[in-house]
Order: sequence, then structure tokens, then C-alpha cells
Amino acid sequence: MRVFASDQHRLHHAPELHLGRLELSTECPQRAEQIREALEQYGHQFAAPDALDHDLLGRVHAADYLEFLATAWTRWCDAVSADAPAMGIFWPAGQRDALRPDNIVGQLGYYSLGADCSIVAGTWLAASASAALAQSAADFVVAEQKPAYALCRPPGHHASASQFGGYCYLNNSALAAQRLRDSGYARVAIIDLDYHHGNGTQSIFFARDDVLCVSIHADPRDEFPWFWGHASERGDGAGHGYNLNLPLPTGAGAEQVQAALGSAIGALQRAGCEALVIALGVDTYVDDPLGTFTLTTDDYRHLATPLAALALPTVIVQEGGYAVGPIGDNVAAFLSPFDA
Ligand code: SP5
Ligand code: ZN
Repeated sequence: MRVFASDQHRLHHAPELHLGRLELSTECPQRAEQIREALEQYGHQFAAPDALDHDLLGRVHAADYLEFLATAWTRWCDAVSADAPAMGIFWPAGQRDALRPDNIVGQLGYYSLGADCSIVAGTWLAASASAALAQSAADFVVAEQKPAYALCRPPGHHASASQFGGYCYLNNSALAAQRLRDSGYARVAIIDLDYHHGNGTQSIFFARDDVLCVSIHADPRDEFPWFWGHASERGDGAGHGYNLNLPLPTGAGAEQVQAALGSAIGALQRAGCEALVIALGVDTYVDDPLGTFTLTTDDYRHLATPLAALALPTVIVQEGGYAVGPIGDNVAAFLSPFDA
């Protein structure tokens, strides 16, 4: 399998507010290093990304949000301190049409989902490089008609058009799907297998019928992102019917995930999707420190088998997964049916 990877992710490791304490995030550089080492050992072919296409970024994210992300760290250093991460502390909460404040402290709340991640000196460079990997993997799939894997870090599926959160800044999976659309595939599916609901991806495509979004995840009544991911969220206007949430109870095992994946594939086929993005989180692993699902390494191979059998142009984008030791074996197991 062609793997797109970059060292730029090392520039980003940001603190998160966890149960009342500021800690260095679980979303750490070793995650990507472990995946890279494992995939090298399994003989996958690595490639560097092309330059990020800023037109593509602007088709998924709001221009004012991109400007904010690119300049937030410098503005925070000027206004506050270079010794503390830039993070939100106030949110507009119930104020639906809140005006954007001018001050960086207010804007951090305006442009974020919560305080489980923050912005540090290298965040924008790392997030842009991560996005470039997704774009490059999509371009490879279009050109070569073979699957590709983007070793994205930071992840992306919690980032909406104009908010970061959930360790995500730019929505890599959405960028890959938009790239496939712009390359001529009339309808693209995103199947999100991360333990957490892909709220950002859902929101980006919620009113559109050209990108089907399906997410299999822990029920938001019990898990982050708390307010999105219910089965009742089906899409708006033209997009109605093109968003499908398949929440599972905490503690769910491979059989439940596999059954939900069967429903996801059915939806993809009914919608006539011509290309596929898989948002691959392996935080569904039995020993994941954030998740409660019980998947084993072998289960990832079984999960990927029916997806590979679709034989669609497929981009696999790395999302979460926090059991650092086995993360590479889990990703490699998922990729293996695509090379068969
Ligand atoms: C991409 C992805 O999987 N994002 C998940 C974001 C979840 N953040 C909220 C849960 C925070 C749990 N923090 C645990 C810190 C332990 N050191
Ligand atoms: Zn996750």
C-alpha cells in the first residue's frame, strides 16, 4: 500500500484540559512514529506529500477560520505568553449567532469546540502537513486507481468548517473526500470507524447529498463529542438521508461493530457512491486508554475485508487511536486486506 507520511507532525504536541487538570495530550507524536515503524517493517511504500492546495482548504474550511489558525499562536504570544498553550476558556454556549470577538482570548472560544486541545507553536505547520497527506493520498488514488493510506497527525474528524477540537484542527478526511469530488467522482462516501463520532465531518457535509457520511462510534450520551452522533441526525435539506450515525453502547465488541459496518456498506451501495474515504480510528482497540470497545488486532483485518472487497477508489485516513504500543500493528492489520 502507498503510505503518505511526514515528519512535520513532531512540531505539535499540545496540552489538553482533562478532568480539571492541564496535561500533555494523549494525542502524542509517538502515535505516528509507531505507525510509521510498523508499516516500514511490513514493507509498505512511503511517499512524501505534495504542497497543500489552499483552494482545497477553502472548499472545506471557512477563510476566517484558516486565517485564525495560521496566526493564533503568534497573536497569543503577543497578547498573553509563549509559555502557555493557546486555548479557549469562554464559549458562546447558547448564543447561536454570536458575533466574533476581536481579542484572541475570545476568538479561541469562538473557534473551538472545547478545551481538550490547544494551539502551540507548531500546530499550524503540523496540521497543514497532515492535511497535505490526505490531499496527496486522494490524488494518488485518482491517478493510480489503487488505495492509499494517509498517516495523518494531528487527526481531523472533529474539526468542522470553522472550529477545532477533539485533537483536530483541519478535517483531513473531509479534505480527501472533497478532493475526490473535485476529481470527478459524483458521490463519495466517508465511513468513519473512530471510537468517537465524526462531528466535524458530519457538520461539513450535513446539507450536501454528494458526500455520504456514515459514522460508527460510541453513543454520545456516554462519550465525547457529547452533543452530536445520535441516530436522529440524518442531514439537512438536500443532504437529508446522506448522514448516517450508527452509535453503539460503551463496551461494544467486534460483532457489533461488524454488524454496523454492514449497515454502513448497505447505505454506501444504495447511495451509489463511486469512491470511499475511510476515517480510520483505532481507538476502538480493547486496550485503548480513551475507548471502551473491545476490538483485537485481528478484528481490524476482518473489518477491512468487506471494505476492500468493494474495490472502490479508497483513501484511508488516520484519525484516533491511543494505545501507542500496538497502534502500528492495528493499522497494519486494517491495511492488509487492501493489499491482497
Ligand atoms: C481524534 C480523536 O479520537 N479525538 C478524541 C478526542 C477526545 N477528547 C476528549 C476526551 C479526553 C480524554 N482525555 C484523556 C487524557 C488522559 N491523559
Ligand atoms: Zn477517537
